[in-house]
Amino acid sequence: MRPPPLLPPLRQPTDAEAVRFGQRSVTYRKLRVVTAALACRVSDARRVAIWAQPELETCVAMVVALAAGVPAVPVNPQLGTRELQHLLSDATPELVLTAPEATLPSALRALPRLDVDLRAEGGSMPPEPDPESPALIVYTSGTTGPPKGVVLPRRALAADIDALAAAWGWTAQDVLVHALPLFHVHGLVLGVLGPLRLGGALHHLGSFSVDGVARELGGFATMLFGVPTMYHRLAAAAEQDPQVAVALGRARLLVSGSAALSVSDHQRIAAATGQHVVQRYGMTESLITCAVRIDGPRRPGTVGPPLDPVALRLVDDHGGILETADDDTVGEIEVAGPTLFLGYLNQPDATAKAMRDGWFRTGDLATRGPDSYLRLVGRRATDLISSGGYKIGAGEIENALLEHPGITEVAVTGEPDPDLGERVVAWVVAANDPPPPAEELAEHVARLLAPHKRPRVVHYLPALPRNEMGKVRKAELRPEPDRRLSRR
Ligand code: MCA
Ligand code: AMP
Repeated sequence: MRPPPLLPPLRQPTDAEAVRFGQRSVTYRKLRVVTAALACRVSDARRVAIWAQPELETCVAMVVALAAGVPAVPVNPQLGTRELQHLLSDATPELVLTAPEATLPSALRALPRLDVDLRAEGGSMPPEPDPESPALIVYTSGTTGPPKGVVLPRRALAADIDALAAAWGWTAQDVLVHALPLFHVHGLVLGVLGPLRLGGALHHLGSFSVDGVARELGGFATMLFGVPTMYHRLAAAAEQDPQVAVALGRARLLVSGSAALSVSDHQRIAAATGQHVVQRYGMTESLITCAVRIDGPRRPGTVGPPLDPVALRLVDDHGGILETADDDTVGEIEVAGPTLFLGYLNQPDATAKAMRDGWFRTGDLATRGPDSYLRLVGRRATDLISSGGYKIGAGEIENALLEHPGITEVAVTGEPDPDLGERVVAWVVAANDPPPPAEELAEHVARLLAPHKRPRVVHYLPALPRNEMGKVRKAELRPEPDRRLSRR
């Protein structure tokens, strides 16, 4: 029996619009023609990298790799040299797919390159790959060390999109607008593969702007996906500008995820537009596991009940299962079901550590209400900083800072930021007096890692507070006005 297609609309394509970036777009028929022409040129590769600039060719490249059954590794074009080296040596892609005019960094220029030419023709669609085979390898930050490659099978993508479609009444009639990056699950799986599996359209803004969102929602777009930083900016704009408020009010659904949407921003948007933003919760490893339903109560601060195919439990510190549904008892979320990943690439020990009896341990702490709605209250690991919807591992930045000759000791923490949720803060012990300026340290990190990982605030200390084991007591690293030497 032939496996069911991951992207059914490509099997029987129509002239309906599939993806649009500004003035450029492809229909399903065009997407199929280009995919059929290029799939045979990637099918011999073991894995391919995709230069994930926010543009049409990136979406087409994803579809080509998926059709060929070759696992695709989306590459954030902002990666620093250290991160890019790590990704390439860990994932070992044999080919890079890119828009024709893109200039690639030297590490990627060493690979054979396939330009995604939207005029390509000829060839036929390959047979549908096994649903259990790996589709994507998405890099995600942990608390220590370099990012890990999360291997996602086709079955997980299909199950998750179908579950969200059922939760939100998401159909081929919907036009989704977003401005999310194409190298994370949010923008790529939900934001690109979602519309393409369901036969609807995606209008990608290229980069986020309030005006772009308002223009699209005032036009054909029916749904918006965004991170809380975007909704924070939309809330402020809707309060100031009636046109923005009206456009947001027209949407069928506004969805927020990747970090907690504050109760205040939820309420501000509701007051200005009449729309209550729907939250959903998930992780790269599990995809989206909880969502407020289209017809369910939209209580601020809650992420809804588990999606239909997802099994979810809360466990206490000893692994005991909590049966409580009192909206008060806090437990760690563990999930199981068809939306789970296959494992971390090349890291069987990390994979085993993340699982308990077939359940994935999320590290997220939540309460559960009588209606099964979850309320996220924090994370087990304080070393994961949530900035603008990106997860940033403190250990990664500490390692990068320790490579600076002017630093002998360092600890990295997050502190509240009204726009980003949290911002990166570095606490350093300098090797010399005067210490290296904060700008220099920020630039050093931005060179080795992606620029958004650079510290926004640097505090200089004579020594770090440590326990008897020598471990830094991060809880004691709290800003005092006179200690704050720098902010950027
Ligand atoms: C940009 N900058 C940031 C961030 N974003 N700094 C800290 N944290 C950030 N998140 C810096 C840039 O390096 C740049 O620095 C300056 O801000 C302006 O850049 P620009 O791109 O114009 O920034 P922006 O428009 O203000 O970006 C904010 C943003 C963006 C649009 C909210 O961060 C974003 O797209 N976030 C989405 C993240 C996401 O998709 N997460 C999903 C992963 P300079 O130029 O000065 O060097 S989580 C996931 O997939 C799970 C499954 C889930 O639940 O969804
Ligand atoms: P990532 O590690 O990049 O896959 O991001 C997943 C993490 O984002 C989760 O472990 C949560 O901590 C966080 N997250 C995702 N959605 C939400 C949400 N709606 N509310 C709060 N946190 C969220």
